[in-house]
Amino acid sequence: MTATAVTAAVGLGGNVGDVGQALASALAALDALPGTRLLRASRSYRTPAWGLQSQPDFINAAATLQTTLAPRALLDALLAIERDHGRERAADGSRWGPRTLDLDLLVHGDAVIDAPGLVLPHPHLHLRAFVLVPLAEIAPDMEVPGHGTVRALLAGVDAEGVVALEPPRGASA
Ligand code: PH2
Ligand code: MG
Ligand code: MG
Repeated sequence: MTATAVTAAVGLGGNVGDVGQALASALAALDALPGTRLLRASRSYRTPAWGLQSQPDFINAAATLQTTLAPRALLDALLAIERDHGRERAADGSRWGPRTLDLDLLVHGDAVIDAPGLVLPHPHLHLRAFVLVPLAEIAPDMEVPGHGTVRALLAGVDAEGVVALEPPRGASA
């Protein structure tokens, strides 16, 4: 039996240590997952911390994958990549604090799931400029199930302070 491939979107971020290196290494690890190929990766963006604001700015990016992994299998693979990059989750379960590498499963084809630890599409995706700006760079026409296209969602958030760290691809020096 051949599993059907879907397009999935992943948000990448971090604000501790050499985040540029962690994101590059995480993209390679995503491309190396079984049944999975990296389609596109966005540039990196500097973004103001959202949620818990008294922490360093984040660097965020987004990637699209073609994968035959089911949502839970892909999520588990993302958590394993985070652990390989030194991500330690707070023992008290607190969220939104500083981290070396955070990988969030944003969209998995047309999946709509509300299970423990796995909510698809990602519940805050449509509100967060630090997710939507990088994702709109690589997949503006992607449908976020129940919410519309990435491009339309981006028009509804305040993207001020989200700054690309590299010039657009194809821009002359
Ligand atoms: N991630 C968080 C909490 N706050 N803020 C920005 N700018 N970028 C993030 O990736 C981020 C955040 C928890 O995962
Ligand atoms: Mg996150
Ligand atoms: Mg996360």
